[in-house]
Amino acid sequence: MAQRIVNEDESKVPALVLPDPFVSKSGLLINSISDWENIRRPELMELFRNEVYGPIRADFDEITFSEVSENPNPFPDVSIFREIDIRVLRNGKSHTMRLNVFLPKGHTGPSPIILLINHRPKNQDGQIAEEGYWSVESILSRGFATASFHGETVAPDNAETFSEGVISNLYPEELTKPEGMRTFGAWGWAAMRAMDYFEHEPQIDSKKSTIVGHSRSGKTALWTGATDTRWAVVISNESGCGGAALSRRKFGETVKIINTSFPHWFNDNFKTYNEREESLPIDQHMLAMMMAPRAVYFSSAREDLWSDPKGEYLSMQLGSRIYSQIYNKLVSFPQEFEQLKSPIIQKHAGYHIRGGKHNLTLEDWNNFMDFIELNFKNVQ
Ligand code: GTR
Repeated sequence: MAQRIVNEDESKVPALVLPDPFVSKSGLLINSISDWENIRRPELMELFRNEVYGPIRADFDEITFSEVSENPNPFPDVSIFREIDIRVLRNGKSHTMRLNVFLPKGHTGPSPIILLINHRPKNQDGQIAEEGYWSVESILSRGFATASFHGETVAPDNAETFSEGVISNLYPEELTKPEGMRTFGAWGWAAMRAMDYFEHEPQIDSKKSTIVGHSRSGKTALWTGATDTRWAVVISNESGCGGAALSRRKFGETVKIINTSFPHWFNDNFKTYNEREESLPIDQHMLAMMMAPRAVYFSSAREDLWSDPKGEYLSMQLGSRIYSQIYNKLVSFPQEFEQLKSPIIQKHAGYHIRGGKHNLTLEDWNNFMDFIELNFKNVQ
C-alpha cells in the first residue's frame, strides 16, 4: 500500500491562494444579492455538484409516509415517539427508508425540528439514540422536536455495496456518470425526504428546521444544506476534509487520502484532484457561503487534528463574508484562531472549538441549540 503523507505541522501548511467567490467565471465582480443569487451561487453549486459531491436527485413519482411501531419509546416521559417508513417510487421501482422522530410531549403547536444524520454502526447496543451523540432528552427539554435516520437506510457505507440502496433502486443511471450521485448524494437524498415528512406533519414547524451532522455526516449536512434551501440552519460538527475544512491547507486528511479510503463518498471527478488541491475550482469556504442568507455553524475539537480545526475555522471566517459583503448583515470572527476561548454564537454564522477528541457531545449540542435559538428569535 502506498505510504500516506499526512501533515499535522502548521509551519508546513502551504501559503493559501483561494479562488475568489466574488468574481464570476466571466470575470464579473459580484457585489449585489441578485448577481450572487442569479449568477455566482448557481455557478458555484454546479462546480460542487460536478467536481466534488455529485447531485442529490430530487425527482420521483410518489412519496408516502407510514407509521410503524417496532421499538418501544426510549423516552416515554418526555416524548412522543414515531417510527416512520418513507416510501418513494420512481419509474415503477421503490425504496423505503426509516426515520425516527421524537416530538416534545405536552407541547401544543408545531415545534422547531433538528435532524441528525446518523452514521454510527447501526443499532449500537440496541439503542435508537446514543447519549451525547444524539442528545434527545436535552434537545426535547428546550422545546425542539428531533429526528434521525441512519445512512445505511439508503446507502451502505461500503465501497463495494454502497449502490445497493436508493441509487440502484431509483437512480441507477447515476452510477455510470463520473459526476454522478454517490453516498453523499444518497444520504443527502434521505435528509431531503425527511424534510418532506416534516413539511407534511402539522406538529413540526418545518420552517424552523436545522440539519446536523458529525464527521462524514457533517459533510453530508453541508452538501444537503447547500442543495436544499428549506433548511433554515445548517450545522457541521468536525466534518474536516471535504466538509468544513479548506482543502488547500492539506493539513490532516487530504483529498487523496479521503478518496482512497472512501472512494464511494464523492463522485469520480473529485479523484482527479488527488494531490492537485490547488486546481480545484472551489474551496470549502465557498460551501459555507451556499447557506446564506440562512444560518451556518461549524464546530471543531482541539485534539481532532485529522479534521483540521484551524482549516474549519478559516473556512467559516472567510465564508461568512457572504453575510457582510452581499447581504449587508453584521457577522464578525476574531482574526486569530489560536486565541479562541469561547463559542462564537451570533446571528447567521457561528463556530466553537471544544477540548477533546473527534466526537459529537452534549457540549456541542448545547452550543448548537444556543445558536439555533438566537437565529430563530424574531423570525416569524
Ligand atoms: C474518518 C474520515 C473522516 C471522517 C471520519 C468520520 O475515517 O477520514 O473524513 O469522515 O471518518 O466520519 O468519523
